[in-house]
Amino acid sequence: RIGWILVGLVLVLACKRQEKPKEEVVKGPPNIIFIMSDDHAFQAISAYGHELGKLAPTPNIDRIAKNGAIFQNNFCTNSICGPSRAVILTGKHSHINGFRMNGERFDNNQPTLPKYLKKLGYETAIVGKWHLHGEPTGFDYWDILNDQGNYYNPEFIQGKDTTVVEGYATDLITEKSLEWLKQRDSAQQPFYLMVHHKAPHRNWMPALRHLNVYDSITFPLPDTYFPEFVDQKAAAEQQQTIYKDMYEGHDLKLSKAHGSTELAHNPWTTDFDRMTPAQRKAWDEAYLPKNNAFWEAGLHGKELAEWKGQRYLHEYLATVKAVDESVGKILDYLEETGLDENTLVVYTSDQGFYLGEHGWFDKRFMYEESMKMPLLMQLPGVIKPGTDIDAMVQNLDFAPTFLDLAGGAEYASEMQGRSFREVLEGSTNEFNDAVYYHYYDFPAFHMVKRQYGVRTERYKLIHFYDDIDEWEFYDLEKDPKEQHNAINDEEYKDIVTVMHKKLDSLQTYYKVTEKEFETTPKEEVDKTYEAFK
Ligand code: SGN
Ligand code: CA
Repeated sequence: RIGWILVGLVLVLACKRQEKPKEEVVKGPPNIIFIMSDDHAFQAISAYGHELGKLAPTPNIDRIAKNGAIFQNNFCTNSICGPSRAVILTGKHSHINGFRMNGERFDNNQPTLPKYLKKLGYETAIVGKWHLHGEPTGFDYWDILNDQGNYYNPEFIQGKDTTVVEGYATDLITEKSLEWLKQRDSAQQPFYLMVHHKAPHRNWMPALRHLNVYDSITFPLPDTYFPEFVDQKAAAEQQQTIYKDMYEGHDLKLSKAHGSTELAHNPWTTDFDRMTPAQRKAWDEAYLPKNNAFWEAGLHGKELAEWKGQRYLHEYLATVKAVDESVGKILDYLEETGLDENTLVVYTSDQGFYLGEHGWFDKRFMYEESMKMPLLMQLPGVIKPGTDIDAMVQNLDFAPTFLDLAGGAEYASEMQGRSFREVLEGSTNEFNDAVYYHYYDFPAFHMVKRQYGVRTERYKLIHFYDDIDEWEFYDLEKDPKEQHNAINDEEYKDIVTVMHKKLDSLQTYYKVTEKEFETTPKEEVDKTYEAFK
């Protein structure tokens, strides 16, 4: 009898488990969740195998790689925020979509990915950073951060209302995204949701629960942390060197003096002033002992420069931790509801970032760490778990690929990118043999010069122009850290000629006109250098 009772109990429990409300899986076009963080370097994602990622792991982002694919060679066309977002929305290079630099205004009337997806019957939404100025179009629902957004108690804009919401940006964006997902009916329409984080963008303020998370770890600084910049004029003249250009208070969270909780140089007080007294108290309690230890150490010169790099990595990686938790919450929700079975989940960042390579933070350069964007995707039935992709793809190709998977490949005909669906499905590893890059935002913050170039699997050719006229060439196989400009090396003479031809043909193919090579009057360049000193 007891045996039968037990069997009965097991059956009842099993039925209960099955009763859990799984959403009906919509056969047909997949849902798409596009998760994009801001300035997240591939080096800081453990699935990429870099030392930093291993010490500060991202188990949830890595889940996407396990369930699906990781891209080793995904590149942006123009490594800066607004422009990358405009490329993703339009599938067109910056000079065609019109948004070449951060300060410009996005033409909201042009066709975009969400507008096409709506035509295909999708419900579309965006939550988080927008940064294209003006209101988003093509979205049934939007709730965006005001401009760059703030880590603590940020302002969100919804329709005509701007509201300060108490909390931590990464958590708020996650909650708002989940709320939107929960209130909709997936049996009716597929969805396209863009979840756009502020983190880990400057000024790298971790969540209160993560203020001490990596305190016991010493992170490795790259061996290029103190570079010489031989024949690298543009690199020598930038203003994004950790130990020269970071602000002690705003960026490094350092105090004015031993025993003080007042911040050292902090030109934009709004990031800290907006914290509630309770948040600020928790913050100060976490930083006081660390900052006191700094003052007690009395560091100078190289040691001080290394301390700054170390503090930077701690802050940066701690903000990544909350992003990883956010990805975990979204994946959990999809799995609990069964939506994961027909949802393409994408994780990427608007561009790459320097974590001390060349001595730098920020991005903009065509050198690997900023040009390379992390990219991970899962879609059961289409992408085989554990797929490792070497093919060179770009943010330019995202929209055509999503449209292809959504059954609307024809809408991508006007776009400059191409669908890499076959690469995802594993039927080929051939895609682009060369990719084009063009950065324009000069003279501007960080003083990274205008540049364009071409990258193939092995080589890179860059032209820095505007107030200089310098060519650089790298053999990425022999010089992956791009330390030796080999433009005049005899052994590469022929390959440099081939690269010039590739560059010319890409510029013709993408319809780059003379207008794109305009230069800035010298006085304006000089004035900007002075202003940012
Ligand atoms: C801010 C940052 C810069 C950064 C730009 C662009 N300074 O101005 O360091 O390069 O954004 O970043 S901050 O201390 O004020 O945050 S982007 O990702 O939006 O292009
Ligand atoms: Ca960015």
